[in-house]
Amino acid sequence: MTEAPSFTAEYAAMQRALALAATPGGPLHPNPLVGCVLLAPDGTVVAEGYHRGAGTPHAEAAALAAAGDRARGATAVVTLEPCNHTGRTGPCAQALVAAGVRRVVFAQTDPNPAAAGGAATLRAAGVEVEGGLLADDARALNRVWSTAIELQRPFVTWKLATSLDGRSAAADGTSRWISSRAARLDAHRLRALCDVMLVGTHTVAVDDPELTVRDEHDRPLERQPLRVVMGERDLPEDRRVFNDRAPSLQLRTRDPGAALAELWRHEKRHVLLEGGPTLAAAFLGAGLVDEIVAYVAPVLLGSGAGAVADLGITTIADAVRPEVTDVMVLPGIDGEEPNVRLVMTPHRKQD
Ligand code: AOF
Ligand code: ZN
Repeated sequence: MTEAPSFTAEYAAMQRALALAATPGGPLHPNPLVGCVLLAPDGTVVAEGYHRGAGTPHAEAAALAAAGDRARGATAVVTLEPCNHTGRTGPCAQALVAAGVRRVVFAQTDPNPAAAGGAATLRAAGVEVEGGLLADDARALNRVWSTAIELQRPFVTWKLATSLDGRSAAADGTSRWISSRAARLDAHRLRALCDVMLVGTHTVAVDDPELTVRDEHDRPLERQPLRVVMGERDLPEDRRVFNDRAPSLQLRTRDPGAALAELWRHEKRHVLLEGGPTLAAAFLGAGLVDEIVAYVAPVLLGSGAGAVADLGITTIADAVRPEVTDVMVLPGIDGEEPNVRLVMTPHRKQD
């Protein structure tokens, strides 16, 4: 009798575990997306599970609960190294041992120092462990979470919407609507993926944005990111960002590193930097932007504020040249002109 499933069965199970992990349809901040499949020695599926959000069972625990006694002698195929800690739940490594699982195949090594070490715990208990199967796919699934955990600060996406000449507002300060409706809808999709929307006090004082995530009918979604205003000056309480449609807070600092450290303490993993130009320059200058999403509209203004304030660049050789990872044309809705969306990583190119 074979004791472990074939490589083909484990590979297919990992693909299934990745699909299960993605079931929630979006990130589960502050937790990662994780899936687990339990296989019998002959390669048939015994049970499956996936994580549904902070405080709910981890993927392994969900699969073990579904398997009951049938977990004995099984192989657990899981997208993330089983955790070794007692956080809100867990620890999964011990739960797998207690259930009699004899082999564990995982994809991504857990980058979370608080939870890592599951593989060693399992091996010490006599469980066969293999890591790295489809690890790149697993990491890609939790790209933002993984980067944030590794950096021990939230991942920062800077979103900007500009005219053809790189301006975010006209000379009198008006900015509605430079981007097309299609671009604004796409930006709301982006907002829904993050767990913080960050703006400066100046933006709140002048533009008074509400900063909620809304659907195509302009209705607020159920899950709203935290709205954060950063800066030292006092703001009137009647600003829309402080209304009761979503949580909000003011961070009384101008230092991007200090703001991110505070948001990290609040377990925030993904910050969407929404403006304005001074805040964008401060984050770029501090090297604290991980991704740029730019919406460019075929609109000419000729004057008005640019998307980013002075970066101290005076000669072309010093220009910031982000690497473009994606370009998309957003066709116009109801006769509007198309807009372009660029996704970029702000590394300085050496050549
Ligand atoms: C998850 N889901 O399926 C697995 C996780 O404090 P907790 O209990 O929410 O644990 C969170 C950590 O546990 C997480 O950062 C990751 O390192 C590890 N594994 N987490 O949310 C899961 N397997
Ligand atoms: Zn766990």
